[in-house]
Amino acid sequence: MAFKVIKENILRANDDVAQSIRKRLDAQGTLMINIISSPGAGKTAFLERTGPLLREEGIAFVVLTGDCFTSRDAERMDALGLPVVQINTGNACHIDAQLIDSAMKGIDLAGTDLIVVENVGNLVCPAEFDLGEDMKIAFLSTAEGHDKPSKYPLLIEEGKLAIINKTDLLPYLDFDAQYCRESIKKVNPGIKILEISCRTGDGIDGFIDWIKDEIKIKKEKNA
Ligand SMILES: Nc1nc2c(ncn2[C@@H]2O[C@H](COP(=O)(O)OP(=O)(O)OP(=O)(O)O)[C@@H](O)[C@H]2O)c(=O)[nH]1
Ligand SMILES: [Mg+2]
Repeated sequence: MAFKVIKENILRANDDVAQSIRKRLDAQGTLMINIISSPGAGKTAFLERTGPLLREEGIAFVVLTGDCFTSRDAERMDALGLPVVQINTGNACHIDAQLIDSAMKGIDLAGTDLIVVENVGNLVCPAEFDLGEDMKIAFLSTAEGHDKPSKYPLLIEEGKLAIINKTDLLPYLDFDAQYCRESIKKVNPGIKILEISCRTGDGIDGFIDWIKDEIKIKKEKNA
């Protein structure tokens, strides 16, 4: 019982900060997406692929990248000249709204179209935390196996977009893409699914088109 109360308090404190973040984002029409996956599914590789394309499109964006201890992902962004803030969570397996709030302090929201959060690699805890984002993205990869959507349904339930990465590996795996797609839709019939390869670039254009639309919708809604 005591543990239940503690968890509720933590989530309530988180949600208060998340609401304040959401208000600030809405006031400026800035879109925030929260990318969640297991470790190594390819979130940073995805940002390395898409970041330069977003820049070419004239989209002003910042990456907030979460990791327990290292700055390796931020270094990878920085090597491409992409604006990034590293969030270290210590032993925590997720980013919470307070960490996002601190990371946002140096960001000029009026001049920012998009904030991309790369969450800590974990399919469970990050899905529970509202960061004030507009949407969560469930980022899967073929190498993990096709049963992950049914085994970790909360992330799929919470997600607006599901990305299946590493399609270039399909010839070498027993990954059943149809089963995976059907499992995703069973949990969340309204979710959009994109299949991509960060290695070959397949499907990446589909994401760029989708995010451009989402940025436009957010701006129009808050104009
Ligand atoms: N074959 C193949 N490998 C990929 C693809 N995308 C990423 N990888 C590889 O997968 C490994 C993990 O990629 P990362 O981008 O570091 O994954 P991540 O999700 O950011 O990992 P964490 O931040 O540690 O959770 C790297 O060796 C990448 O080169 C892909 O589309 N195809
Ligand atoms: Mg990463």
